[in-house]
Amino acid sequence: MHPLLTIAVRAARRAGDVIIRASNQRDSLTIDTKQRNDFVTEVDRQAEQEIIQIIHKAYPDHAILGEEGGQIGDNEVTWIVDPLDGTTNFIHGLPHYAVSIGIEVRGRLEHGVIHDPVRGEIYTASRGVGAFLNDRRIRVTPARSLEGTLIGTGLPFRDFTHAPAYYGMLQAIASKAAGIRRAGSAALDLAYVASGRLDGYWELGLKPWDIAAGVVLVQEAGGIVGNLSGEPDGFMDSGNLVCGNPRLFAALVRDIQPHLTPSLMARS
Ligand code: 2AM
Ligand code: CA
Repeated sequence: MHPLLTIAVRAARRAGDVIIRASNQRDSLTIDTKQRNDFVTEVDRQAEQEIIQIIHKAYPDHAILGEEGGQIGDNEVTWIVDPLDGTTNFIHGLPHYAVSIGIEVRGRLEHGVIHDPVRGEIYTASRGVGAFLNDRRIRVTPARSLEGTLIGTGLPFRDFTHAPAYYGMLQAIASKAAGIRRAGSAALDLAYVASGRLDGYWELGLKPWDIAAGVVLVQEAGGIVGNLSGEPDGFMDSGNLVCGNPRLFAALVRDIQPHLTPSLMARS
């Protein structure tokens, strides 16, 4: 395993321990609201602190972009950290959340770890090496069209500007797929596409820490990640992302495109 990935796994496990311990004492949680429907707990902050400590012990100079702490430092290596993806689920005692750590080297995403501490699952990927779930190789599904597929997504919850466009996409895709799942953790949605539990996934308005690790996982599992117009870039800035195996990716984009508004196209 690449040395950077080894540290990322260690950090993700440690954060997972913090989260599981706290999940047994949810009644005493302090919950703050960052924006409407966007919550943070002391667990998010503690887990992020654990991760930062482990990274900086091994690599004192590396930069970190954390959901809770923002950007720390400036370096050709940036660790992109979501200490708890799925905080809304966590707060409700719904056991579906994860730790996500992506590593960008000279502007390119190179490594990713997603850790589901409830199921004891660790997803890892390094560019050119492949994607793994608990050390077993994973791959995207071979679905050739939307028929019979299970597709992950996220409904708008904070910013409803693009909600009408989004619901147009949802209607088009839901009318063809076998099922749609909105599970509440973008990181796990991406890990599930990489491991074949979902055939594809799309969502609007994501943040870099939601997707950095998952992008490497899906790509290394043989999938394509792109923006709403089907281009292979732009999604880290816009937060609007589509993924699946190459054929399914194209099928999703075909059903998404008719619903793109000029402002979504400008920031696709
Ligand atoms: P978070 O828990 O790290 O904030 C995509 O749906 C992403 O949006 C999730 O991975 C989740 O990441 C974030 N999110 C924040 N608030 C949410 C909410 N109320 N419902 C669903 N997702 C939410
Ligand atoms: Ca989070």
